[in-house]
Amino acid sequence: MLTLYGSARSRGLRNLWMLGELGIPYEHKDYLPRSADTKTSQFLAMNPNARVPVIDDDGFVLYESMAINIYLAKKHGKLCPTDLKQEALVLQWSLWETDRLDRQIVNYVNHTSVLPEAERKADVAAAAWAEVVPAFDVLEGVLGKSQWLAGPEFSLADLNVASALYRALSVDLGKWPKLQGWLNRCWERPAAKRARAMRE
Ligand SMILES: N[C@@H](CCC(=O)N[C@@H](CS)C(=O)NCC(=O)O)C(=O)O
Repeated sequence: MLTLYGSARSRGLRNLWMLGELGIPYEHKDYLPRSADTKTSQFLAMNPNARVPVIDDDGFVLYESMAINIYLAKKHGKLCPTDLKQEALVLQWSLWETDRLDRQIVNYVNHTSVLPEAERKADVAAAAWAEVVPAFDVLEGVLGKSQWLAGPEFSLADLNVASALYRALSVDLGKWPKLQGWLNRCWERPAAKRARAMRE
């Protein structure tokens, strides 16, 4: 049996979406980031970083949300193209997102709307936005030429980037219409809606 440790209110959201796409049975341990659950010796033995998400797939333990989705896609033969070059594009986009947007979009939205006003820092929001804008420009350019990020259909590249852009759903994307359309197409998928409902 597969167990996912990690709340929908964490990067576990992208794994919950993936598991919904796969439609496989799993146990969900709804551990919140920084909670006592992530500090136990049992949890630290799985992830010494004390972070979620983590999976335990019949004794195979894996952390890093993007790696988890790639593992699940390959294991179950879904959303991960078998064509070498398209598969490489899935990796490219997953790693690109982690580098260019993962923290930046969260920092921007947290420090403009999510945190209580007294805790928001304008300089953190501005620094984050300065990185988000060129990354959104990159996506806008690519999505102007193709409906999906890696190949002719929705793939793990789209899932990994769109799920990480959950916070962008509340951002005015008027300047990036192709990105907006693609983000909506991705989040309209039933598995995405179900994962989102677990969080909101
Ligand atoms: N790169 C890791 C990041 C994991 C991560 O930072 N998780 C956050 C929740 S989204 C966490 O557990 N934070 C705990 C902390 O900051 O101490 C991944 O994608 O899985």
